[in-house]
Amino acid sequence: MTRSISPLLPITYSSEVSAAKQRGAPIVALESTIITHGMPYPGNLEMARSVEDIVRQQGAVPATIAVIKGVLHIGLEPAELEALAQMEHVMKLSRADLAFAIAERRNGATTVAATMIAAYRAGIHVFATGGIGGVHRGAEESFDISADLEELARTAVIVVSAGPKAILDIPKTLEVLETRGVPVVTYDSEDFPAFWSRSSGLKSLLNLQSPAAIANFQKMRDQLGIDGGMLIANPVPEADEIPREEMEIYISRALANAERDEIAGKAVTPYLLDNIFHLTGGRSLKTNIALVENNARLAAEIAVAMNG
Ligand code: PSU
Ligand code: MN
Repeated sequence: MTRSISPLLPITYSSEVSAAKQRGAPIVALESTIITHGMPYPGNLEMARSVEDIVRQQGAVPATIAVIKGVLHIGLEPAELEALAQMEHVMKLSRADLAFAIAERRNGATTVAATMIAAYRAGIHVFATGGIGGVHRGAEESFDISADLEELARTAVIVVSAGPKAILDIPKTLEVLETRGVPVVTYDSEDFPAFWSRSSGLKSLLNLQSPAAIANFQKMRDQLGIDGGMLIANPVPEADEIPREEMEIYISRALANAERDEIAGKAVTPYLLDNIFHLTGGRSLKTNIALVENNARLAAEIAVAMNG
């Protein structure tokens, strides 16, 4: 099958996504920064493949999003996914530089913010990730607040996560989301989750028990003319979690290492995730993979419910 590339915006759809669009099948967007900057090879490739399969098992079609040689890909063919997982010098793209990578024909992985923009442009309204970026600890000094938060406020995509990454300042992250009018819905738990852990120590703000209820909530926002996305916080399965007290030890060490190594800007999150991977002897990666899989399942169920 030949793939057509628009002359205005270089965008291309995988054969699977393009067929799904034609028959109106539910589609789930998946990000690629988690593949290139969030996990080491080959665990990253295994995760990316298994997450795609989970989406298919639920009756939806996966669309992993990335920029390859300046072309915005909505869905990757198996060989493209494999190549991306091993690629070096891939840009980490957000709202500020997604178009830059396309204009300059670079390779780039999309963060939550950039994946939301691309998904919306492609008519996809549900997206599964691991954890969103947010307000970093010490942001009052560094001003480091992820563009993911602003994107959630602007772009109407449901983002399924396991909560904000626990390396962040979670209360401040929730404050910013509230100010910007982003609903934060916990799926089926009174406790607000913190990525590797089922509880952040905070109570959930809004709580819904089914994919259909989540789909219906977003429809009501749309009916009211409220734009922007919503954040679903789906707690990691109990069997895979690392409890909060234990995680905090690794997180404080990783944060101290980041300060010692003078890590700043876009490098902060990948550095911390990698550091925590080593500090936990690889256990954090197993949990990270399990929570993304769990999110992919819920996102697919929501996408199916939105179609019905
Ligand atoms: N979820 C994961 N691992 C990751 C990410 C999410 O399990 O690496 C990525 C997402 O792409 C998210 C980014 O947008 O981390 C946040 O980066 P920053 O804090 O620099 O905005
Ligand atoms: Mn940042």
